[in-house]
Amino acid sequence: MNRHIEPVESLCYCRRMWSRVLALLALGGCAQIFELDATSKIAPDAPRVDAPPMQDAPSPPPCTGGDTRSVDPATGACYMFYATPMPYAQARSVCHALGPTTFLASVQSVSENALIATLIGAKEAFLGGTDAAVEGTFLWDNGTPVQLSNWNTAEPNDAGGAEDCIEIIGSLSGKWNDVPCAPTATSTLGSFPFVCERD
Ligand code: MFU
Ligand code: CA
Repeated sequence: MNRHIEPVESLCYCRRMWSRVLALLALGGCAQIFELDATSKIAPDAPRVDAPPMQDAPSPPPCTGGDTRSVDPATGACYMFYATPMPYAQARSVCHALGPTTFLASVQSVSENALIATLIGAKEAFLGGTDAAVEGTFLWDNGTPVQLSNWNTAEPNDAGGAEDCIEIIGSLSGKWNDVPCAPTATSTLGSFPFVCERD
């Protein structure tokens, strides 16, 4: 026995059902959108920072100090000559007191050596080299090894077994000699003018 359904009635029923389904779907979609919105972790725009204005390269501090001084155009290093003689340890302290990049002078090139020789005139002066830690192994005051060799003839001779510091001799075009680092009871040698270098 077939149940009889009125065609008009069944059509209306179907429409009502569909509109409900669509409404529910729409609601579900909206809910999802709101949920997404509420939990989204998109960071707010970072505050804009203006580009810094164009500037010239910072100029190095002026080369002052010592009795005479000179800047190496090749490296920008500042050399300061102190004419008052003193023992190596004291000279070193004077240089270090000038700042964290200032040491007794180290010499890496022939041109640097020539510049220092000119700076000191006909005097003799301590450079920063010493082999006090290991006899025969000279280190610069800034911790680097002495690589350039500009020793005078027959030097270094560690005369009397008591010469652990390096002097540069202006009257010999900047040749080097090892000398005592401080005067002793038996020798007045060991106090010299000196050269500080700021890099
Ligand atoms: C040389 C040098 C010494 C010292 C002496 C007077 O030794 O090596 O460092 O200057 O002359 C003979
Ligand atoms: Ca010597």
